[in-house]
Amino acid sequence: MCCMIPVPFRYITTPIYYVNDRPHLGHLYTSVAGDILARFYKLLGHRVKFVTGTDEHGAKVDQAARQQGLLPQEYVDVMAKAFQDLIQVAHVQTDDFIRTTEQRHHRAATALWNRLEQTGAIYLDHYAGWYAIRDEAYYDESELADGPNGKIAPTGAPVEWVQEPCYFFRLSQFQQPLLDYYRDHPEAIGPDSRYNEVISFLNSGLRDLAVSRSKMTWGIGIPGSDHVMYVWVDALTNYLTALGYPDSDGPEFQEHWKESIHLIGKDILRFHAVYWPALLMAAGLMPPKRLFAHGWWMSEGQKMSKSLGNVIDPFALIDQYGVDRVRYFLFRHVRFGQDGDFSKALFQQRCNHELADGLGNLVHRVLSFIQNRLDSVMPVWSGGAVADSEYACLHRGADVIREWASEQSSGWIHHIEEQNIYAYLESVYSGITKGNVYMAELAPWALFKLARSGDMAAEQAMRHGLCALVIFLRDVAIALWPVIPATAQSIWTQLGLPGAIQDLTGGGVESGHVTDGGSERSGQVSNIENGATAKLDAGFFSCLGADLLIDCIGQPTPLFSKDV
Ligand code: ME8
Repeated sequence: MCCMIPVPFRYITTPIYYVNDRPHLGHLYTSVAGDILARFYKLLGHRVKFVTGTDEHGAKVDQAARQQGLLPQEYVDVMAKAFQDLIQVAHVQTDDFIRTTEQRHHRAATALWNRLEQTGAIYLDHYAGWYAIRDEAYYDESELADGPNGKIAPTGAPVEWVQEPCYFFRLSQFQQPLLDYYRDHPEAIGPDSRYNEVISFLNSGLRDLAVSRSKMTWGIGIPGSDHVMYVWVDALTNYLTALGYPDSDGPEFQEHWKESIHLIGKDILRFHAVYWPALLMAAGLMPPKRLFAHGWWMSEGQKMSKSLGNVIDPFALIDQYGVDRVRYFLFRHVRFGQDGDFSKALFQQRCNHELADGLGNLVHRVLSFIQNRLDSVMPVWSGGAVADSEYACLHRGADVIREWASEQSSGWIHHIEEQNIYAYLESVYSGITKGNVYMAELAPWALFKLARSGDMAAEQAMRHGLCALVIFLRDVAIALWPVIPATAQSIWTQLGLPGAIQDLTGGGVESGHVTDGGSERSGQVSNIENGATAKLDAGFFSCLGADLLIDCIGQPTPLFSKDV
């Protein structure tokens, strides 16, 4: 029976990245995080919109263009391409890529501005104070320290004195509304430490925010003036642009926006947790549902910086080690939300241990045994019910392995709902360890010899055990797909399963059964109408691919070599 639960919508975003330089490891990190969440929800059949893009206006980009002797537009066209290339090579599947120089974005940002003016949230005045181009941020005198060449912001960025006519946004009026909002929605900011940081910032009081630059031209022009929009107001609006703002009456906009999650680095928390919801409230829109600020990657114990020459180039890393090692390490090594240190030694150690020895070995041992000893034929047992035998323990082990994924699935959803990719991977990896332990206990090579000398119980135990392992590997492939999609697909193909795991997204599978040694398990695999909960309650992971019967396994191929 299928119950009609509406399909959940999901709107996942990353920051849009400045194009003043080439992308680095940090940009890759947030984009892959978004991709993992998006792929997971797509597997559940949710209507996902996952968006990333580039932040192309502002003084910082303008300066970078001039340094190259290019017009800003020429420069950003070249640089945006590098960010688009990175998501390609990193297997990040986005549903949209926003560039702030696009016409649709101009339209959205202008519409938001007009709305803010109409509601009286913006007024013209004069700004005199400090500005850091590197951060594209205004600073109070009290926040500055003395640097070697003058005053510096808390981020270490040099600041310059700016004095110009300027539009202001009445941010000060939003202190209490924001405190009230966050009191009622403690889930709106994660992890908890970031929530606390925002509350204490709000408690310290808010001043009105300068939201235009009159001495700059590289930006979105403000209607009826010669100012351009402050680049952060321009950039934050991208989250609305991607949903078609100002056409925000339709269900597409409303449903996605209600389920919005912004993934960001902790460096830009204030812009997203204070300025952005205040701007939205002033425009009569809901704040985003959730903001998750992850930690900061260092390189070999040091801050990544051009001058130290230790900036990690994601293209080179992927080129050298392969995309899945990189994707895996970034989310397995560090709890998402905490800071991390990228060390090549630790990278190699973890990938060799967990991907080559753990996962790769298990897949290879199971499949090459079936290829060599069973002529690649799926090991089913057609001799009737499982007998009570000296192998009862192996049969019980087979049940555990076969059911592993459906046992874990509600925990996995919970982890992903909390953006706890680390716990998700930890659970999947502990399953792989269990699979390896079970393969060693099963020792099919010994059972095979006994079977050849006529021991039917041994043959039954071997076939049941291997069959459970094949089903287990299928579910491991599905569970790993959001994180290491190419490897997951390779396992899928080696198992002899048709098509692509990708085809399972969007709720395409109607219903299924798996023939498993004579006992047939029916899976209520719901279509998109039924939503994730129904699917998962029915044991989603173990029956998602269940109508895809394996007759013969494919060609076993080693997944990861250790000589990286
Ligand atoms: O701030 N570790 O763009 P940006 C982890 N355009 N993540 C890192 C990182 C590191 N070392 N370095 C960068 C901007 N990131 C604005 C955003 S959004 C409306 C406008 C990631 O190019 C992380 O997600 O400086 C961080 O928040 C983002 O890149 C900053 O990118």
